[in-house]
Amino acid sequence: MASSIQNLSSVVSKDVPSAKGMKMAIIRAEWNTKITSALAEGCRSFLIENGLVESDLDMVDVPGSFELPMGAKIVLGQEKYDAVICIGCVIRGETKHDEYISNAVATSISQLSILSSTPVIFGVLTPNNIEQAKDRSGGKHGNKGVEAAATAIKMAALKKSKKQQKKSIGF
Ligand code: DLZ
Repeated sequence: MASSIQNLSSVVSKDVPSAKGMKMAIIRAEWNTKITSALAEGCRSFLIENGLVESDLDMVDVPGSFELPMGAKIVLGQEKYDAVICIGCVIRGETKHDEYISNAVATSISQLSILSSTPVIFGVLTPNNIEQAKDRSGGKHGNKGVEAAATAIKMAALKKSKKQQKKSIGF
């Protein structure tokens, strides 16, 4: 369904497993800071509402979205997180700058996630303008930070469940 006619943030808490006992980090880009702060807050609130203990959540700021993968790599090096959530907002400009940033970030986050075997979530808006960004960070299209949080919990729970299955087989 086209995103223009669907509220993308109709995430229902009861459909998401509990985040109790998980450890997570939110990496937030400072560029377009009003938008990224709203996304990060939506993300944080959803994690806490779903059982994550506040002290098990770390918030890390990086200058811009381009730095999100490096920020994620640094925290992944601590080897203590069940998921890392990258929050940014790259707004289309007059040149192709935004495309280079968005493509690099999307590719790097995907690679980081696979190589580290830890879910690294792409919570980056790529709107055409600031209005579209506002619509998706607590406006008429909900808050994409909430979706990023729900995705992080689901993927972390999936990883935990497969680890437990492997252990119970006994070899
Ligand atoms: C340079 C730049 C531009 C033009 N636009 C954005 C943007 O819309 N969103 C964002 O998160 N960051 C932007 N940046 C900064 C880059 O992400 C990066 O911080 C710098 O290029 C330094 O590496």
